[in-house]
Amino acid sequence: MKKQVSIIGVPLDLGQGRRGVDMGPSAIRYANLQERLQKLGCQVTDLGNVDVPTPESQRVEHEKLKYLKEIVSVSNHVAERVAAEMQQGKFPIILGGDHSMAIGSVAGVTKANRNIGVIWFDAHADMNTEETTPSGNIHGMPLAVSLGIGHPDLTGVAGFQPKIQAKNVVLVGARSIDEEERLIIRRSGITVFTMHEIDKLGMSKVMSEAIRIASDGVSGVHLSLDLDAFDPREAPGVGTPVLGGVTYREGHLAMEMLASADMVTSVDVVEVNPVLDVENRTARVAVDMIGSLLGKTVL
Ligand code: 4U7
Ligand code: MN
Ligand code: MN
Ligand code: MN
Repeated sequence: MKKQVSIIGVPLDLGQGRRGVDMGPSAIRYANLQERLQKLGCQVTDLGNVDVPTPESQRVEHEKLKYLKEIVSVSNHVAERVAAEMQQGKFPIILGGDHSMAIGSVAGVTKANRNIGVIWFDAHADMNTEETTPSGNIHGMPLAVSLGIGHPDLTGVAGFQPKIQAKNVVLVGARSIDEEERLIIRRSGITVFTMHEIDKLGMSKVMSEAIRIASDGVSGVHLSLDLDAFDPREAPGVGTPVLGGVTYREGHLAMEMLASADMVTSVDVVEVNPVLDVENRTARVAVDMIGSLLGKTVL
């Protein structure tokens, strides 16, 4: 069945320190996301952007949880919007903004549908807490928060926790994990396929395992796609690039495998920063990946 897709923009940049990621939704729209999906036969509705405060109008009150209050408030709004679309049987595509936005999107997806697996495509683990964060940036925390680990104002978004279960959470593409973050990952019980496993086993094997684990006993899978999972040569427009990432071809294969498994029910596209990009390349990679995820084939 062709999907009914709802696009929701979240121009949030309070979860990290670099200006420009708030323009991610525009850059991805400019790369023709809607047309691409329509050509695939999807029925697409663009719901515009969620309102987000600008950093210049706010004060940092907490050095280890920067813009906590504002991010909690945006997350609650995002959760409501996403849950409403899910409840109507829509496939939400949530465009960031920085990855702190996923606190709200994962909350919304699971509010509508409590039993969901997660595939987290990222160079980083996003498993920090107030105690372990080297930066105080909340975009380094959303996976922990979704698992119920972290500040209660964050884990309590949408009024329930945890949102997701470690046994159905798979991180793919990791290559930059902080010293103390490692301990949280080990304790949490999530599955991690680092770049080492991708090099050694190949993306095909990694993804078939990831799909099996994320979709075991759930009613859907949420894909959280951080563009910094990709190699910065192919996706330079991100705030925290790390060398040695997933190639375009590997990413493409991963999306095609997800499409044929037909388990993904929602997706985040985050961390696209057009100010740091080259000719909107990163947004175009994002749109290509979403196209493959939603069924684009060569022939
Ligand atoms: B992203 C970092 F210290 N781990 O917590 C942190 F290296 O959403 C980076 O994956 C987090 O882009 C990156 O600040 C968050 C840092
Ligand atoms: Mn991330
Ligand atoms: Mn990242
Ligand atoms: Mn980043």
